[in-house]
Amino acid sequence: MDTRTQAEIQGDEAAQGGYLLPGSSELRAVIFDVDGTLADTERDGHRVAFNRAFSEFGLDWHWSAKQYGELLGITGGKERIRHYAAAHAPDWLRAVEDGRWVALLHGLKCEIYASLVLAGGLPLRPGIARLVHELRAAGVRLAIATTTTPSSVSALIRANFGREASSLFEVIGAGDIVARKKPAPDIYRLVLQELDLPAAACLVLEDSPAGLAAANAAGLSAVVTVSAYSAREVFPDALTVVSDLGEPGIASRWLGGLPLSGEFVDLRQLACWHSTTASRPMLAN
Ligand code: XBP
Ligand code: MG
Repeated sequence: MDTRTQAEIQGDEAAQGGYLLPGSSELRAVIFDVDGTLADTERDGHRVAFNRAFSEFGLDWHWSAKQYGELLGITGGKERIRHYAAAHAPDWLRAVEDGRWVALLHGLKCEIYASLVLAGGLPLRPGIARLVHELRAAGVRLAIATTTTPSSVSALIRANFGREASSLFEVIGAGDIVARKKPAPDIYRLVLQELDLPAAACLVLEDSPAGLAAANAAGLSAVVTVSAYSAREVFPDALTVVSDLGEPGIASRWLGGLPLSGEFVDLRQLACWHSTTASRPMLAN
């Protein structure tokens, strides 16, 4: 019989650099998406920053909250601008075809976004800080895989985690570092390579259909916490789908997939979901 206390068991697991639920495969790392997962950044963060940048560039473009939801199907800010301009301002796009203006416009958008974030306007979603600290304490490695520009990711984690931000996430895969953005698997493959771990040792937290498709196509299983823009989507390929991670006293809502056993998502719950993936067929790798 194991006579160790719960704290001792967790301490031993931390020393091994992962979390092993008795009788299951080890959860070595959790890979977080950013927008919609760490924080609900799109409507009141990125969208606002795009609109201000358009205005500063003298463009009469304005993305409403509803229209922005549709534009989120195009991942990546520069790609989104191009996509919109191709349909609504083809003359402008032709005139700036060398791409420099799109990059300048997007660069301004990123500066505005960072200032919004650093002013404290975009807090972490429920349970994120709690889970990040629990994973760290247990020795589970943390990484980020996002479509978003690196400076915007840094601003968001700095604003919300303070000084420890730079040491929390071991690998940050972001933006143009890969040729193809989500739903392509490239960013997840790169993060796995940098972690030097097989997909089976990791779990992803995502919020969007494109993000889930990217993770699955890299051979990773994902838990979906739906965001403001993805609340009406269905995620048949997710391991499980919940409203958010929840907090003690503020229950997470189970929306589909593997059942949620407590009122919030913690390491033990993640490890339990992860333990089922060994027998679960994955999509293409
Ligand atoms: C979401 C995105 C990003 C952001 C805008 O990324 O598609 O493009 O909307 O950021 P994820 P940029 O969910 O993968 O975190 O303007 O920096 O691209
Ligand atoms: Mg996202």
